[in-house]
Amino acid sequence: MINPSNSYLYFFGCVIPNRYPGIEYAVRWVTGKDGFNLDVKDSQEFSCCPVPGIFYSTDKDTWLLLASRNLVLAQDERRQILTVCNGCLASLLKATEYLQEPKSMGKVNRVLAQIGKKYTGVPVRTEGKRRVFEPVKVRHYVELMVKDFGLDAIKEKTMHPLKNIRVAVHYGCHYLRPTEHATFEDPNDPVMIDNIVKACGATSVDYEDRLDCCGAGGGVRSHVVDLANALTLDKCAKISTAGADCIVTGCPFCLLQFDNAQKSLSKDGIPVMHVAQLQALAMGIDPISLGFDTHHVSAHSFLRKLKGY
Ligand code: 9S8
Ligand code: 9S8
Ligand code: COM
Repeated sequence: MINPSNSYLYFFGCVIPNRYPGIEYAVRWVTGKDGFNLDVKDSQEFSCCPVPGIFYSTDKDTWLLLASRNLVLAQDERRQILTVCNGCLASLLKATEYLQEPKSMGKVNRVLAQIGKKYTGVPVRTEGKRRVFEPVKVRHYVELMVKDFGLDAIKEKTMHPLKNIRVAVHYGCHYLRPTEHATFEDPNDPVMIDNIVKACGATSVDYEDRLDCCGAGGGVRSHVVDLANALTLDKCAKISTAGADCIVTGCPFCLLQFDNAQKSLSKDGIPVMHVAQLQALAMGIDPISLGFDTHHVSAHSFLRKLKGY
């Protein structure tokens, strides 16, 4: 049997495969043979997590059902889910908490039975005749990198320290507080992405209101796009004051928002990338593989500075 503690299923969500294939490439490369060599597989059956800002806020039953179906796929493979997006992390993690309630689990399983599926959690041991189950583990890429591999390992794989690069880290709300019960670092003073940035040889710059929302989450972008963009541009102005060469985040939805909102103003702006893309650069990947040409804000200024050291 595969040990559930160290094998994973990629969960890329919707934004990465559809909008930013370079992030997917970076994640596969960093976690693959040239990088950390994780025991990780794909599932062709995953659907949208579903996105918390729309589903969780409007129709909890449908939200829980769709999330549970995704969780069952990982449960049946005895694998942890490796998310690369804050929203996917929050949705799936929150669903495992709801499913701890026998009533919710029963309700979900009555519907899942129609497609031959059942959520139980992962069997971990037996007590007498009783099997003991644990919730499916849902991980965020950043948390997995820092906790399972560690900053020394990230440093060791840094072939091209990003010496002259100044990074503004954006954490994003669902990273800081994925559920009411779970956090993996201090939501008021997070450090994990900053530490990855430093392990890659770059400088993480401080800026005003760094823990604020990107502006898009919770359905704001879908409903009041002007408000979402105004919040984003306010954050970008503060980042610009700090003299950052790029914005780095662990959330493709935040990335999409920074990328789109800046484009709405002009074609210049601060380049935005996923932390896996930054790591891949430090590990020596050819930047051409990272799909920066699919980002709206050009990464040229950043790449020029990178080459210049
Ligand atoms: S899936 Fe569908 S829309 Fe999205 S990218 Fe992250 S959240 Fe989950
Ligand atoms: S999208 Fe990603 S995680 Fe969130 S809700 Fe506020 S911030 Fe941006
Ligand atoms: C943000 C997702 S990552 S949502 O808009 O809050 O659902």
